[in-house]
Amino acid sequence: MGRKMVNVAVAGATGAVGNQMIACLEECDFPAQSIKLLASSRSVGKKLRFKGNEIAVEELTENSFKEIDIALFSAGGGTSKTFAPFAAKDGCVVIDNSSAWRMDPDVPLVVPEVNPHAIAQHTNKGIIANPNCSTIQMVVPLCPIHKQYSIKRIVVSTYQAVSGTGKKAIDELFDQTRALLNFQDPENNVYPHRIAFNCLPHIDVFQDNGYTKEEMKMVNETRKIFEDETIAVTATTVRVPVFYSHSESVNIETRQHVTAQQVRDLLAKTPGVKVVDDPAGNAYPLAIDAAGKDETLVGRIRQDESIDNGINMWVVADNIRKGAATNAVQIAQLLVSKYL
Ligand code: NAP
Ligand code: 12T
Repeated sequence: MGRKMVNVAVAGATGAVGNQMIACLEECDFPAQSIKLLASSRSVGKKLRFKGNEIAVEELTENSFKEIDIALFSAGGGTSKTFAPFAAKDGCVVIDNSSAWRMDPDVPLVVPEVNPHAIAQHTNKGIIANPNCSTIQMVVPLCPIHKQYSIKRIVVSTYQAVSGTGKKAIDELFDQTRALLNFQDPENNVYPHRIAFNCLPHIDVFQDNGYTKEEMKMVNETRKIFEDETIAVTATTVRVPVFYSHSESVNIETRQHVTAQQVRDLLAKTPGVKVVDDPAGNAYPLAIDAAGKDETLVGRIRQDESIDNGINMWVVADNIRKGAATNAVQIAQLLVSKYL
């Protein structure tokens, strides 16, 4: 008997995330019978490679999803809000990377290492949401700690790469850096301030409570994924002049006592995590080492000596791979093997 094969579409195929989705589908030898590449009308005529073949990009429309089994969306929240329901109506399951559907109670929000069982709820609306990049890499190492020692509170600060904003922002950091090193005036188009040689404590839009939307995604998505409304989370999200990989300083308080060594031992056997923690050898997770990989790197694991049951750690992952494309393709693999 052959493998079950499916027809796949990638909406937003020409973007930073879409490109990696195509790469991930290829690398994991995804059982794709066909692949359809969708983007805006601006990209019609462009060709992208998949498994050695050139595939022409088509315009995303209401009728793009006839005969498609799985659609991976990464074309912005507005596009997902409009087009995901058309895909679902045609019997396609959407795995959406935008923030449009994440907090909808009928839409499962899935990190395969944490709550793969939630994929079963794809039947509610035909949509599965991929969490925010910063949330994904935080819950992967915190899940086994929460299961064993019960996390009461999380305090997280992020150091986020510009690639999270998309292709325009990658170009902006490059162009501004080059301009400044050539004693020229840099141009700002993407962020409200210069990002080269700077840090911006501002990701996504400000909310009425003074937090940014990115910060509140980390609070609300973490609770939904852990299926635990009692977990307290507070976040500060910062854009830094790094191209790929988000870094996070994560502080947790647990209900049960836990030592740094117990956390190190637990994370050493956690799928999807790689412990890089040898201060004597200057080994700790680095953005440039995580880039292009699928693991979440964890290091600087140490006791928070200011409280009874606290741990500090430094968590780094490629925001476009595990933070977006890899996580979505892992969901798609489980969907095909267990649910379709
Ligand atoms: P990007 O590099 O700017 O690419 C945007 C993509 O969307 C392009 O393929 C673009 O097509 C397409 N698109 C834009 N408007 C469209 C429309 N009206 N109809 C059809 N296609 C349209 O951005 P990106 O970084 O890849 O991000 C894309 C999405 O992924 C965003 O929704 C973002 O929220 C999400 N994202 C999620 C995470 C996460 O945390 N999981 C991380 C990063 C991004 P053209 O080339 O034709 O313009
Ligand atoms: N504004 O998918 O700018 O919720 O890094 C992900 C990344 C939104 C999202 C970013 C963003 C999302 C960013």
